[in-house]
This record gives sequence, structure tokens and C-alpha cells, in this order.
Amino acid sequence: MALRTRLTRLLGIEYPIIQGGMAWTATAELVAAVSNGGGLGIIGAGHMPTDILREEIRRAKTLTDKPFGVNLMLLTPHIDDLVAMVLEEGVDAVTTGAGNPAKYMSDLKAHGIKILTVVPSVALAKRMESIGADAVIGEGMEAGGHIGDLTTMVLTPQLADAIEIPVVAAGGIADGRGLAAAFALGADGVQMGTRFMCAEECTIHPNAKARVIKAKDRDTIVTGYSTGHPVRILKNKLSRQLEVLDRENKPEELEKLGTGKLALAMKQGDVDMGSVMAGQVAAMVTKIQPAAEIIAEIIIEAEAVMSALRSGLKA
Ligand code: TUI
Repeated sequence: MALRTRLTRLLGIEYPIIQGGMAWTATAELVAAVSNGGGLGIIGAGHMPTDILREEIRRAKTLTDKPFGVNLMLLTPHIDDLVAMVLEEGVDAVTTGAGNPAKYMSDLKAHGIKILTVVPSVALAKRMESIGADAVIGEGMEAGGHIGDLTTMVLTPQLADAIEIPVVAAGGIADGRGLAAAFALGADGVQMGTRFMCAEECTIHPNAKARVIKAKDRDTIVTGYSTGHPVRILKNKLSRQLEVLDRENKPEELEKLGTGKLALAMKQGDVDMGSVMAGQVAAMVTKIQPAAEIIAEIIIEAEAVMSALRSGLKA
């Protein structure tokens, strides 16, 4: 079954599903599995050293001949080097997060790379459109990791009204109902992170996958408001300590405690003192399955939901 939208045409992919570029999580194996399954896999660069990211891109190229991309986390101090290397290596798409990528836009475009920028607001989306972004990813605060303050339900239709380029809805989407809902809100596709954390091909530690699968509806919390960079994570011992520092308004101590904790959870499997970044949909992720199966299931479910809605029945 094909489900073509402006987003699939823009990216040359089969299904309008982008995998979130999660740092320490979205490595070449997951990225290739998502792209081979008809979506768009995205390598999560985070704070990765330039040469490691270069290797990851090269490895992804050996694992898939389908389009894939890289997420550039703009807060990383060596971002200029990462961008220069991505231009050298070449990828099909770049998504950006945690900042304004204006400075890199013309170089990326000149190299034929599609640019999809994560935006937490309508104002930034308009600015991104005006400087040549190919699409925006409107990420609601249901998402895991660093978030803005609007919900996906509220942000998506406002983006769809405000700009002409394709809108990708992100945050709070984990199944076909979410994809159909995103279409109803005016999106051209979705980005999902948390569900893909539990893909078979995702190389994070099994403890982190187990925590996501165990999570219930209220098991995430946003910490770090005091630092200006709020981050949604699963509740654990670390989150309780971060909460205290937030409440006491100690941003420096909070930053210090948070440093290195994502790798601790995702690579070493310490899910008590590590930072298990996951969205509110963690509660809806119930099993580990191949990425291609996740995508196929979501497409079939979305089609069923949309056809039931057309005939006025609940699926
Ligand atoms: O970037 C993400 N999610 C992330 S990044 C990350 S690593 C990190 N760790 C600690 C502190 C900060 C980052 C973990 N998860 N999602 C995309 C996203 N982008 N969410 C919010 C934004 C965003 C925020 C402000 C994008 C643009 C923006 O613009 C501000 C400006 O400069 O106009």
C-alpha cells in the first residue's frame, strides 16, 4: 500500500514517516532499517565527534541505498565542523534541532541536501520557510528530549495555516491513529522517535528499551526548565534529583548532573541514574519489533482509521 504526500515526493520515500534523529540512539543500523522499510532514517549526531559521525554516515550508506539523513543538534560546540563534514560526505536530508540553522542553510541547499528544521513555534517556521527550508518539523511538548512548550495538537494546524512548505508533525505520535490525526491537523507526515527506540535494529541497551515498554501514561517528566533547555525523560532516580535542582533553581548544578547521562542510559544501560529520553507515547509502545514492521503496521492502521472516518464509523 502506498501513501504518497508532498513529504514522500520531497524526500523520495515510500511512506510519510521520518524517524527522529535521537542522539546515542539512532545509529546506522536503525537508520538503514527505517529507510529500507520505506520511511526516512535519520542519524542522531548529538554531540558526536566529527569523525565518528562520518563513519556512521559511511556505514549507513553500506546498509541502505534508500534516502536517509542526519540530525544536527545545533547546541553542540563543534557544529560548524559537523556541517562541513556532512557537506563533504553528502546525505539526502538534514534535520536540525535545538536552534536556528539559518547560518548553514545556503551551504546545505547548494549541496542538494533537503533541509527539514524542527520548530517549536509558528514564528520560527515562517522564518525557516523564508530562508529556504524544504519542510518544517513541528515538534510538540509530548516529545522526548529537548522540547518547546506547545502541544502537537495546537502547533500542527497553526503551522499548516501559516506556511506553504510541508509540515511534519512530531511529538505524541506512535501509531496509525496518530498518523491519521496528523493528516487531519494539516500535516504532510510525521516524525516518530520513541516508537523506533524499541525497533529490533535500534542498538540502545536492552534496559532502555525495557523501560520504555514498561512506561505508563504519567511516567515521563520535564526537567531542566531552570536551564532554559527543558528535556522530557522517563521518571527515575536521576529525574528526581534533577527535579530538586530545578525547584531550588540551581541551573549550573543541574547541567552538571545531566552531563553524560544520555549515554549512560542508552549505551551502558544504567536506567536509574541515566537519562532515558522518551516521549509521552512511551506508554503506547508495548513491544520490540523490526522497524519495517512498525512502519507497515502504522500505514495499515492509518488507512483503516481514515477509511472508517470516511464512512462515519470508529475503526
Ligand atoms: O533537539 C531536539 N531534541 C533533543 S536535542 C537533545 S540534546 C540536548 N541536551 C540537553 C539540552 C539540550 C539539548 C535532546 N533532545 N528536538 C528538536 C527541538 N528543537 N526541540 C525544540 C527545538 C528548538 C528549540 C528552539 C528548535 C529551535 C529553537 O529555536 C530557538 C531560536 O534560536 O530561535
